[in-house]
Amino acid sequence: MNARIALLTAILIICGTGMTGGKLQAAHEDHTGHSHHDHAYGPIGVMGDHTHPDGARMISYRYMFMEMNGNRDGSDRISASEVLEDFPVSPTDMNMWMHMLGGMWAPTDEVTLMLMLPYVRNEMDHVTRMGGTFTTESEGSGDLKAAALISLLQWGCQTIHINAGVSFPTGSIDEKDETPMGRVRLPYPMQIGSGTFDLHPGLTYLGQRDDGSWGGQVSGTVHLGENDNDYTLGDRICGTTWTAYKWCEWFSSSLRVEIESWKNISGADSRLDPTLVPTADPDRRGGTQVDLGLGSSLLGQAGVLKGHRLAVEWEWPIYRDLDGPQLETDWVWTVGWQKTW
Ligand SMILES: [Cu+2]
Repeated sequence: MNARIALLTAILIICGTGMTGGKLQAAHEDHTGHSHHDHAYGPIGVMGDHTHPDGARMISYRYMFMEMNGNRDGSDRISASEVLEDFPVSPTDMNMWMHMLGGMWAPTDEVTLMLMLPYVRNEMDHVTRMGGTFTTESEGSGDLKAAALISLLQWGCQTIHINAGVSFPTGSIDEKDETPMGRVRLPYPMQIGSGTFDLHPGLTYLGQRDDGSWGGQVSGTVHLGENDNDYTLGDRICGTTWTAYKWCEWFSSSLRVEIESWKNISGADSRLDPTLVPTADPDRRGGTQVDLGLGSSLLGQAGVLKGHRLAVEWEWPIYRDLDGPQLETDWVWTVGWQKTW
């Protein structure tokens, strides 16, 4: 709890500094700087990567597909039959589909406001010690997230902004489905929301040249308090850096590295039996992962295409260390459309 208060205080101090820095910067800015800055978008898998100039609006839609196939314990793969030595049920694979609707609006040059609503569908396959198989599903809208992106510094074609986000527990944590044990509460990774108010602090750096851009972002997720089912998801920290090359005005490619680490769940949902299946064990949820991301982006230049961006990114892990047995992520696809006006 002390660490959370310290983090919160740090965010408030940095935000305060950001407001002041932003005002100083606005005094020096001319309007030709805007369009330049506006094109420095990061890969589509990065959230809150860019800000907008005064009065600009953006609507975005992202579609994400994640595939998790097979289990891992530590950095080693383990088979379902090995998992079944310790548990009567083992997950074998999971797919997650996410639609994410987003809106951005900049009331001033220094502050861009952002709203995001995900809609999630999960599907998980299992095998039992008796040799049976079954699939569970959950679906629904997730946690609504609001953020303020606050310009901190700008020098030349480089910028730094603060990401100050908060999410609301609008997603369900009471998902149930049919299993061989009847209709039961689904384990933690099949729930849609966190059930808690969460902070999403971050810091983003962007640079741009005529032939490309580069950037980095450090971000976190801090879950506040305990949800109605008596648990708190593990906090996350994520660092990512990327570079993008512009082949021409309308087409660019990006390369990205991301390192992410997340903790185990604290507390426990008493309706889940942690001895039945590893996904129901709050102490088998943490992990660290390093991903590579390859992306490309089409940016409309004129006529009806002006202001439209269509981008895709494929991420796959090069390192995974999971507090398992836990299903491992094999790859994530993100396709996104953005329209600015
Ligand atoms: Cu935007």
